[in-house]
Amino acid sequence: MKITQVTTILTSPNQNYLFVKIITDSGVYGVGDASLNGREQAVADLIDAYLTPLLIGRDPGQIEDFWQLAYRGTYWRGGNIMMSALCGIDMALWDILGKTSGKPLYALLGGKMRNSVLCYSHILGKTMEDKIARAADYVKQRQLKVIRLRAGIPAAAGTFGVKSPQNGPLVEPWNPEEEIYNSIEYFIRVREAVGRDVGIIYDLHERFSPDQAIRIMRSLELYNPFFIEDPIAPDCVDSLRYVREKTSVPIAFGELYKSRWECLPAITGHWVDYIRCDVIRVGGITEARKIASLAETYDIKTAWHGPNDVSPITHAVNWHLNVSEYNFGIQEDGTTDGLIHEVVSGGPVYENGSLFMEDRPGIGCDVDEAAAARYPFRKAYIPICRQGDGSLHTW
Ligand code: CS2
Ligand code: MG
Repeated sequence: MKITQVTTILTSPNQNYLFVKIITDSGVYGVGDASLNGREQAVADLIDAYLTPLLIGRDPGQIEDFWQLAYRGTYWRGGNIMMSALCGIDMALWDILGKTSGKPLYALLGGKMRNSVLCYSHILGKTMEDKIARAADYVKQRQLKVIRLRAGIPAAAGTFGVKSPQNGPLVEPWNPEEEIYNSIEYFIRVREAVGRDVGIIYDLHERFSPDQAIRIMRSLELYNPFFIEDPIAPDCVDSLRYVREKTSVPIAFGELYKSRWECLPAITGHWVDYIRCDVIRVGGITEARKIASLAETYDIKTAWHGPNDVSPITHAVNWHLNVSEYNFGIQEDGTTDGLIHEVVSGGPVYENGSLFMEDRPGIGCDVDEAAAARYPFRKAYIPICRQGDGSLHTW
């Protein structure tokens, strides 16, 4: 079997996505997700101009060889654009392998270890009061076992949902020193609203310095966070160790890591309790299973990144990883009833705090190219934060 065609599909059903479709001479094709919020076009260009010529005529079954070719064959190694491109291709190749062998992806990864996947949902709302007021009802109505809060209110405005093209990022005010107390109060009030038995994840979204994050985390120790996510930015590896040593709350980290080598110090040093890479950012299934296996070796669990701005294809891949790995921890639930379901079929479904998927060969999703064309891509940016004095802060 040989690869005859590689198509990149940019589309915006209220959110920008980049899908990859790899077609073979046998008629079997595979689909993958290469979406990189805010830089989708750059990933598509890389695939079209540089990677597609390397794929045409190849055996789609040589997945590891292509991964190494794309990663090491550039000599320069990959950043976010490279790894996202590689992921779209890697997923499509695994999808082809599943379809040709008649097996779901999880069966190729070693088979099912569990039938359902514990997940957590975001508490959304415009203000802190909205979110606090909504939390208890939302938990009841969705039968949630675990919820997720995010620092910065109304954080995420402008990340999810692209309504019109942009020529630059939205600017959100953010003054971390002033937000420390609000952030602590928010968590405590939600804990009071939902009671002791609901797990609460707190995504600090790289918004605080190490010392600020430590103040928040120590103040929350008594309130039993399920984990604190991304308390600090990932750039200085040593800072994570510093934070780890000063608080006992569980830490989840990794959505900005781009490879297993970036994860390594956090894993081998036990600076994290959950590794939560984004499968797209690390170059796909091939790399994610290696990261999961490294984490297993060090008694660290997985919590793959899976917000609403990744497509059902990636949620499905997360699910296959979750059911087939020993050290599964929890999964972020990004299932939505948005327009994306007109473009992508399949993917996990939510029921009573867990995710389920039907058995289908491969990843179990398909992309409808005609539907994708109905929602043309609109260039958009991830927002940025500026502090009171005008200086930029990690969003
Ligand atoms: C977040 C994401 O879900 C999360 O944990 O960190 O919502 C992140 O902000 C977006 O994926 C960025 O595109
Ligand atoms: Mg996060």
